[in-house]
Amino acid sequence: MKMPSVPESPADDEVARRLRAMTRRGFAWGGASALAALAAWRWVATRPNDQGVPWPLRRVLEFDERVHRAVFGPFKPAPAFPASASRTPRVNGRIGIDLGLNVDAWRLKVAGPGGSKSYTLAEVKALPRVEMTTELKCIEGWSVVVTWAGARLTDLASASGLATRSGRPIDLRDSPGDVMPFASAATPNAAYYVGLEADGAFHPQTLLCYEMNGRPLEPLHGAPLRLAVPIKYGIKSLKQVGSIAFTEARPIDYWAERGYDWFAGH
Ligand SMILES: Nc1nc2c(c(=O)[nH]1)N[C@H]1C(S)=C(S)[C@@H](COP(=O)(O)O)O[C@H]1N2
Ligand SMILES: [Mo]
Repeated sequence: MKMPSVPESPADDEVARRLRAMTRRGFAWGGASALAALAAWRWVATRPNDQGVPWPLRRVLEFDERVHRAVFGPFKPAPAFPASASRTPRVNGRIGIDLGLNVDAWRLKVAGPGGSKSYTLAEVKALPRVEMTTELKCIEGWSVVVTWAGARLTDLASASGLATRSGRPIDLRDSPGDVMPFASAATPNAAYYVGLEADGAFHPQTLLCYEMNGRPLEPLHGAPLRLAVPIKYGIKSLKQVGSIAFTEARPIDYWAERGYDWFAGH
């Protein structure tokens, strides 16, 4: 007995035809927009030059530069990410972290040429709150995007009056000579410590954080307060900060003593 042959389904034919038509239309649209982009680019590229750049581009660059300078001044920013990209980083490095720390009795000790002061967590939280979503990059080769909330170290330093020779707020652009050239931070037991140059310490993205990804900092991530220094490798983002000092001499640094680059920028 002969099996009836299965006829080619007209439905399949129809699908194939429509797909071909869609692809043709896709190419037509792609081609049209490519031509439009090319025409736009030709127009931009043939405008008279302003300092070596066609003027429309120069305007865009100037606008970017103005926005950039308003926020970052002379500083180079670390890239920012959408908050939705945030993940919880692994706990990495527990040197100096004391899980028995009495958080209520904890104070942040700040010292500089003019003396010393101590701050409660509430006082740190009273400083302008800054949120940022940046990358925590470990020298071990991994990185994770984290949303941090905290106070800028530069705001605390300026409020303390201890980071400048004059006692005035930090102004790295107009009075760099007044600013103490270095900052050091350490855990309360001083077992882990980092050093930062003024440009790193007083960078607008260098935060004293009390929140990670919208929640209070966990003890192993550095509660009650930790540094986040996104322009540097993670080794500088000291967890459980207990003291900060503004110094003339380059401070000691835990990982620099063990062979890593003191600046640890990336
Ligand atoms: N007190 C303290 N802070 C520390 C460390 C540490 O060992 N002790 N390790 C650093 C390193 S190498 C990295 S990559 C980050 C990791 O932060 P996380 O544990 O929140 O992911 O913390 C930094 N801060
Ligand atoms: Mo790290």
